[in-house]
Amino acid sequence: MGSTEDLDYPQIIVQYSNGFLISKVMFTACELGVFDLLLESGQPLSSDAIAAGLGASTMGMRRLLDACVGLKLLAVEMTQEGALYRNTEISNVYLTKSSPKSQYHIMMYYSNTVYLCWQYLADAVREGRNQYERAFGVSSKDPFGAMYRSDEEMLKFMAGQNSVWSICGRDVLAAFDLSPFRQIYDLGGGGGALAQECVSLYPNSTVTIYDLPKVVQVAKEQFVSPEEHQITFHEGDFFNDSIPEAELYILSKILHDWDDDKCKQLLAKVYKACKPGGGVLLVESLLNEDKSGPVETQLYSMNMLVQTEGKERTAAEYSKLLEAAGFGVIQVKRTGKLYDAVLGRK
Ligand code: ASE
Repeated sequence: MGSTEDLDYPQIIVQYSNGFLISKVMFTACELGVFDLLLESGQPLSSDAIAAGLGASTMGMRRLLDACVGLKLLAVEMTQEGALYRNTEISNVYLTKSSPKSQYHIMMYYSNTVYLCWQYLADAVREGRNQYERAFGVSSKDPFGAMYRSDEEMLKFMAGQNSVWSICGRDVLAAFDLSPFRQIYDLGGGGGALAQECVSLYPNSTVTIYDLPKVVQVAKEQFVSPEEHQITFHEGDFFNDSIPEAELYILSKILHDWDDDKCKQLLAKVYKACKPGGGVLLVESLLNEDKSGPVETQLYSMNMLVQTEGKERTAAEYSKLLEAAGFGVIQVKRTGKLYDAVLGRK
């Protein structure tokens, strides 16, 4: 594509302008249960049948389904009885609630929480802080107090974060051979999906999920079965309470929630608790050193601005934070997916 063509018809401007329309069509089809109904039915369905099955208007549903066809999230075939819709393979795997790789919960979190914060992106950029006060009328001083402002919100966040590990968990945990580490703490481990991936990949390890008491309670009730003997829990606030001794600490999407001072404070505590020869595994989405990309990570960093006190960082920035806390021999592995791994050793 030549630059004159770009100026004659600004393809990327049109595409970017319509980006949020695309997100909302996908989120809405998920929310209404379109993909679940088509999976359950086991055969292509008419728009009227889908509308009736989901208690939606025939006119609105027809338009939603056609937009999903345009986005390749559904396929349509014309028959004598009219148009019949079915899921594409990617929708069956990622957009249905029951699939092991379902991204349904993260999409509901994006659509119903993240989306509302992004309404105030300009304010966030002007003020340099998160927008919980404007978006939800709750104090933005304690970001996790705001994010967990109700049990329902906390559950949606935990379910959403869990769904990411079904597509990226293996890669970040296999980036380094973690088999020498038997005693692992997952600090801020939430719903436990990464801990589950970890014990499945490293059957000789035990993982303790360290999180706030109310998070641990919900993780036990809703996400981690008591039959998972390799997974245990520790209730606490890792900034204010003590961190027990272990061989490896996983901090997965934790440092990106906090400014450099808070990160250094936490890492220094982790270093103190860590056994000699042990380590810390950071799981984060890494920016290029010149911050020129990847674009997903740049966008996530904007999201950290509207939702937290943190930002996405480069490998060198994480290395500096680790070194400041005392960790040495720092290794970085990019996975080529959304999340990468950085290992520091004590
Ligand atoms: C956090 C992770 C997330 C805190 C708030 C968050 C995510 C969304 N909101 O630690 C997942 C990553 N996705 C984005 C858009 O940032």
